[in-house]
Amino acid sequence: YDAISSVVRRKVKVTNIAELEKQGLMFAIQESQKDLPDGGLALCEKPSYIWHATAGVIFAPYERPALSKGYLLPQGAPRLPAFHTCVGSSDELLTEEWYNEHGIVLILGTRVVSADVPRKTLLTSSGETISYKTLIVATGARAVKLEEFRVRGSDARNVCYLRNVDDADKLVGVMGSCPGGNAVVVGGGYIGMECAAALVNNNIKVTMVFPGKHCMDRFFTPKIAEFYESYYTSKGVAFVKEAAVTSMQISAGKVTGVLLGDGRRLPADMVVVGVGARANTGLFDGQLAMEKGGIKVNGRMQASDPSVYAVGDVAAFPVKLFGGDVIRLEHVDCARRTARHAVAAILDPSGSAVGDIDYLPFFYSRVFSLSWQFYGDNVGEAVPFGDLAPGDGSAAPKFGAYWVREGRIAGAFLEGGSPQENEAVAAVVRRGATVADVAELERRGLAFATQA
Ligand code: NAD
Ligand code: ISD
Repeated sequence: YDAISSVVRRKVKVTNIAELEKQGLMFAIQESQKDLPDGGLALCEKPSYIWHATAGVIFAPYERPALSKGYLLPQGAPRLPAFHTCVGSSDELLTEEWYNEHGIVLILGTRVVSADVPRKTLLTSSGETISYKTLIVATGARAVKLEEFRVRGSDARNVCYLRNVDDADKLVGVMGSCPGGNAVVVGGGYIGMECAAALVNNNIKVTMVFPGKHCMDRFFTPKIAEFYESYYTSKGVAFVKEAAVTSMQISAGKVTGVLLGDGRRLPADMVVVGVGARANTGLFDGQLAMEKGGIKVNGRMQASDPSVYAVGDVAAFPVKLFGGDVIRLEHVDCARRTARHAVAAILDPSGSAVGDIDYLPFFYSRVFSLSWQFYGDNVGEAVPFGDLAPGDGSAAPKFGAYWVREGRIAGAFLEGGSPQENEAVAAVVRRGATVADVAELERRGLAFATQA
């Protein structure tokens, strides 16, 4: 056991899977006797194949964005502890030691199986009852499974979701098992787009399938989507749009083909599924008010029972900028800021210093050498700016769009912005800059924000 845990912790590189299989346990025993640098920090230069052995390794909380980006790089991919919680907000990295040093009891590998809100108690899977005065719920969201669309196959060895480190390790392992092979990516949202780019970077041929007219249909305009689809196509990605997956062909525990509603069959050495997420509210159903699929909270992130606060993906909270409309946002920036706000509010029970959260919704993504940011809401008229032609890849693209509602900027998207440009775009959304003439806005484009 020690030898196995040692090679897993150190993510020992595997160059030949057949050799690994032949050596079996001896591989771990021999490797564990080598004087290698301490584990955890070791970087995988190539996809590692020991993912299945990592399942069940329990980590302190970590941030998720790396999992669909850097974690999947063929070389120099970051591994924990590099992206434990708070690293992304340039704060202290919250490793297990950090909790110890700060007097926080961190109970890992334990599931809360029920909550009794009136009694202020939680029951854990180990049978322990934990009492609280104040509870912060940060249970996040879970991936929607294929089975919810009556498609079987989630358990196949080469079908991957992406929500946690185990999922990412499985994905890395499966990619390593089929170099040059065919991947079908189901879904054209964040996971679909980021994983498709990672698959291409790992030398795997990609076909993306989704029901929408274009990728990222939650907020890309058709023109913006066209740019990214052309870019992906130039990297060899094929798009099958307005299509439904109806079943998977499975042989010996692995998917070999994906069948579509129109009778087409897509050959598959692996499948990545990213068809959305659902907030994990189950512990509190019937005990707390719910809205937008999450726990409804006020501007202090306080639920209908005042001893409970909710933050991150699971929280539905009022956004001042949207006139107090309650929304639920699945994004790391929102998770960080709502968590901070809840803690500040808890530490200020009178509410004299901490008022209601004033959040500017923000999303970003990075794929290939592209990088976009979005602020606010995609409501009203979309006004594009910049050069949306895909180009030959020699110059970094820079383009975007404003959304104008009732004569004011309600949202903005920018691809390829510098930190200053992104800040300027965020600022015009934040203050709801007045737009007197939409044609003039289109003509000025980015300068409308940067020279405001
Ligand atoms: P998503 O909502 O972004 O995209 C879902 C996609 O699946 C859409 O394209 C939708 O049309 C498609 N879809 C729905 N049903 C389908 C079906 N039956 N067959 C094929 N396609 C179907 O969700 P996601 O991409 O799964 O991401 C999950 C979560 O992870 C979200 O909360 C997301 O915000 C988060 N995430 C965010 C980032 C980021 O912010 N950069 C990156 C990765 C993940
Ligand atoms: O930015 C992101 C990202 O890449 C995710 O996976 O936000 C999400 C999560 O961290 C929150 O759902």
